[in-house]
Amino acid sequence: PFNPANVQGDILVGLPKKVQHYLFFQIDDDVTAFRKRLHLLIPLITTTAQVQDDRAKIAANKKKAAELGKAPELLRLSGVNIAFSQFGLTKLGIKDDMGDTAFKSGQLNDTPNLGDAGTTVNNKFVPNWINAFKNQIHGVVIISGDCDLTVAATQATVLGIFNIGVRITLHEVLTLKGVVRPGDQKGHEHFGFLDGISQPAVKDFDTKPNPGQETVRQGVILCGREGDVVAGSKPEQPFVRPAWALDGSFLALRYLFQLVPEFDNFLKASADPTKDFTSDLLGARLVGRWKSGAPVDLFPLADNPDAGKDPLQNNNFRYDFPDDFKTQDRCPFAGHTRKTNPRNDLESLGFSTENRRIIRRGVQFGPELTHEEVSSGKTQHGRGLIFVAYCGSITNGFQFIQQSWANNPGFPIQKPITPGFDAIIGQNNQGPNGIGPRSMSGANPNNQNATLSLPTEWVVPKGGEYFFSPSIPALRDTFSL
Ligand code: N7H
Repeated sequence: PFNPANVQGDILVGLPKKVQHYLFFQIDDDVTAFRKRLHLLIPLITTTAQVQDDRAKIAANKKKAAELGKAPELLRLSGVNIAFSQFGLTKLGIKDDMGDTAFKSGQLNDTPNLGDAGTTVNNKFVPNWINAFKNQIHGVVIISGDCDLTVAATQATVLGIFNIGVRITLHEVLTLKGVVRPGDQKGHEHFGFLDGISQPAVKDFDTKPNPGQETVRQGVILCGREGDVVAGSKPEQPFVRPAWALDGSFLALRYLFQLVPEFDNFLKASADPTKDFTSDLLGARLVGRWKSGAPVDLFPLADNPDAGKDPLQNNNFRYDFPDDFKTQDRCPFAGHTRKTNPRNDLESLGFSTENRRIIRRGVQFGPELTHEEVSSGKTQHGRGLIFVAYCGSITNGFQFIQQSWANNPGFPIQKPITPGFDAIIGQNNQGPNGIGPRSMSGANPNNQNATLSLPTEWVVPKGGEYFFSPSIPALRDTFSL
């Protein structure tokens, strides 16, 4: 039977966070010592059941504060999760084949498929990543909390467990520090759009889906559960994952920089407010939602901030309005949400999108825009999204969405229209230095056949890796000693 206490807390519910660190590490050569220390970490790992408790505490605290008309009490809540790459499994001596080609090759080797820019050196493609991610990373510890101090304290505890005394069992490669944006931008990514709205509901776990929220079988997110489809596995000879993979999930992490003033200026330069085609409308059509979160499929002409934040309304659409089905009147085919979850564009043709669904976590990083950046229109400080997606298969889920949908100008098939690249994350690596032109159709509602040239880069990948987030029993019985 399924027990949420066996599943790490970031997967199905999400660790509550204002600040979140991703500590990338290598395991010391004394693997036995590492595995013993890992055993001591297990009581600190936040399970799904604990996250549910923590979230209930946060909600009760908020409610009480509202009743008393006071600021909420400070709740020092912190979470810890851990995941391993293929390099990490190999280092630990875990030889089982996980049945996922993307995971097995690692993300660095997968960059030609993902379309990241880079150069070929000695016949080997090298993406424009920071050096830390060009080394072998064995795993990542995710540490979340209500503020900087809590997270720093928990990180010190985690490092203490692995490295106290004379023995170093874990080498820190890099810690990425994410922070939720301040004030009314909380929950919004750096381009300004509310994020984290549309997630699949997981069967027999998310038992009260919101209107429009699709329920997927557990195996779409958790290995070994109903609906876990191993890509490339033949029905007559089905691939069997190792038994310890049960209730674990693959984690695709991407270190994505965003060029915010450049994005804003592009919207201004490409809009035509005299014809009701404002830069806000163009931005909304590129994303598929207004900054408030309101979907353009429901609100094609003007934002509706109340609907944007209302879970009963903000996901209740399928790109299938009878009057505009198969048109871009409401949402361009290349709009980011339509590309990455095409809903009825595929389902009306009899294609299920179930095994393409992912659960998105992750967090923003970097400061707010400075006045100088706004006035110069040029990014001077690194900021963006530490993108994290959980899925039962990287090959079916994250990799497929990026490679076969976002980067594929022909998707979704809407002859004679060529939709173009996903306006936000679509990548073209066919050009000098691995960067080719990008364009899309349907951006301008008044002239939908016009092709809009997009800047080659406004979301810039600088690193990442594929990991596996094991269940608590697997951490106890297979990973640790
Ligand atoms: Fe995306 N953005 O701000 O423009 N994304 N995304 N994403 N994304 C979504 O519906 C964004 C990225 C998906 O079910 C929203 O929750 C940015 C990658 C999927 O309707 C916004 C970056 C991949 C969905 C953004 C980025 C995806 C989704 C609307 C990079 C996968 C759900 C909020 C910096 C390969 C679609 C919401 C659905 C939604 C933005 C990256 C996938 C605002 C800025 C790399 C599946």
